[in-house]
Amino acid sequence: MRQAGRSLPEYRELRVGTAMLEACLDPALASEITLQPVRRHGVDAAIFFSDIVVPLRLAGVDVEIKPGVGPVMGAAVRTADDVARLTELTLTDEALAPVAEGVARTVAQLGSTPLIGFAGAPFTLAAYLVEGGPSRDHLAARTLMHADPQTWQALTRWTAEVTGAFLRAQVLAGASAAQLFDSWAGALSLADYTAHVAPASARALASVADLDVRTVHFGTGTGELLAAMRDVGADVVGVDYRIPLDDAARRVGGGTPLQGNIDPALLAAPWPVLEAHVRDVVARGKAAPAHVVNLGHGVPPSTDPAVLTRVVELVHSL
Ligand code: 1CP
Repeated sequence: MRQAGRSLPEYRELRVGTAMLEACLDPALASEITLQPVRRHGVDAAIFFSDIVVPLRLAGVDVEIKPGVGPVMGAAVRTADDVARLTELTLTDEALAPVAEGVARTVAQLGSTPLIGFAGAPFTLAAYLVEGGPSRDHLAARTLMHADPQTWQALTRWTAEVTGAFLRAQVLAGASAAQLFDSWAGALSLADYTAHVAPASARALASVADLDVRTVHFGTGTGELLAAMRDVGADVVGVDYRIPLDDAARRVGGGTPLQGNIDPALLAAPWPVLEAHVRDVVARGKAAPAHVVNLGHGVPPSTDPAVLTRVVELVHSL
């Protein structure tokens, strides 16, 4: 999950003096950071150290990740003219070379541990572009999809294309799974999701459909959208901490493997409370044909790394 490494002192030490996106684009550094949580916790897979806005930066968008804030654009993309200028930018294989090199180096060092590649879904990226940065309710993006559906479609076609290229580059370089993060899709009604977002997400996932890779589709607050997110074409549906996995399995129809959903808030609770919760998550996951155990959203930076190691040991023992 996002920011898994932030709780590790060895991560914070490596990042001193290097801005987030520069760290993502340094293949040796990105690879080393990816390996840190695997070494420390003995997890069954690594997630590539990068960010969902990396393909925007590589396509030429003025974007930075501000400490304590998140992705911030030099200028918000609001009008049809703004979108027309944006969609002239293209993301080349050459520009993606540092990503491919970072993945290849990581896979070479991981041995038999698989690497999960990832990308932001077209809506979540469009939401950052239209808002100009993080937002609580994604009002500007949701207005645009109704006020000017054609411009919205052009925007999400473009975000689908660049994010699809980013995902494909990681798989071609050796990632064995590909996760699409639609972190803010939970801000949408089912009707808006289906009409204005799902087609672009399907295009992004289609960018790896011809490759030998399993795909995972995750969002937060998506209880009402789980079946629609499955229909977009992913092999596995990621579930946040708000819905028990047996309930999620019913909502997606039971035939779909699930990923999820330990509540990050409980990582700071007393061990017996956390242990009971982890056991409950694993038990409910049996309602799905297969279950990838992870957190229901990002690791809080203040998490004691020893607790994460203990959770991994507990899950392995189950
Ligand atoms: O844990 C890891 O290092 C895995 C790599 C990873 C992933 C999978 C990072 C590194 N970012 C992401 C995905 C990501 N980035 C998502 C999707 C998953 C999710 O919902 O958490 C999103 C929405 C972002 C955007 C982003 N990047 C935010 C959120 C801001 C907001 O709008 O609330 C933030 C804070 C970042 C910065 C970031 N990305 C990654 C790290 C380690 C950090 C922290 C920066 C730092 O340590 O300096």
